[in-house]
Amino acid sequence: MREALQSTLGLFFGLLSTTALAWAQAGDRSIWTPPRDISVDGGQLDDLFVLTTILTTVLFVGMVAILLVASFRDKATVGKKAEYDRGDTKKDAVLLLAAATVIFVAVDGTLMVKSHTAINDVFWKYPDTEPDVLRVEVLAQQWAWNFRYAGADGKFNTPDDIVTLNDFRVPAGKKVACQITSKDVLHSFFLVPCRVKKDANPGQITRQWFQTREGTEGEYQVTCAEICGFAHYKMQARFVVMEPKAYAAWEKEAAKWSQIQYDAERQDQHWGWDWRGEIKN
Ligand SMILES: [Cu+2]
Repeated sequence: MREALQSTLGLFFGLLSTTALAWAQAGDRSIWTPPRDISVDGGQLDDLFVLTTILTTVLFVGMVAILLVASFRDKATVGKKAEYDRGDTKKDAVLLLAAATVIFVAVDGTLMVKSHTAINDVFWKYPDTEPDVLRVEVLAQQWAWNFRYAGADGKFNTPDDIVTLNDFRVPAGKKVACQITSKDVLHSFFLVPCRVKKDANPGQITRQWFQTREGTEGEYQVTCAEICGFAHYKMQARFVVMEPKAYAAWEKEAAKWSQIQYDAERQDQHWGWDWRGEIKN
């Protein structure tokens, strides 16, 4: 009894302090809802979370109700013995199987169909070779993000590339295709406000794409979602969504700076690669 009380109290205070911590860190945003989604398609993912929460809540409430009804209806009272049922008759087995099948098909089936539709119709329809797409190469390293834009010639790993460190800029409303790799260990390119995440693996090029909505200009964050060493928590880059005109101006300026920093001799500067048309992953 005492142990049960102790662990219940422990759990309660644990939950309380975690909630308080989350609240303190959340600033002016709600801790009950995910961070703002600024992408065209990210809502599909949020919808899946909401649907999962609704379906599991309905199931939870239903099961608790059945337990409560059974406990009160069949309990022992004065002059009546508690009813005890082993649940091993053929009828029980059929009922159990039927309920499990209905739940599996209705809940898991719905989620599976919905997620496959989202993946096939949107998230795996990479626009890498479409003409009006901003292409960016991403190089992850312990503990920073390098970004490379093709520059005026449209080709990567050439002297006119725009290269930035921890500064990822995109024009609002435009499709952005990223090809991603890592210099050292496994990292994961996570754009929470666009609901996309892809592993950055050394020796392999992976890809990801997203499109921000118009009017979502602002400063957000790129984070690393793969424990990658002791400064993993610090592996963040600025993710700046800009008004297209402002972006064009930045692009010009950044091109100048990249030009100044360009050094043909420095091998480590030329980490880019030819843009891949077809990647299977
Ligand atoms: Cu990392």
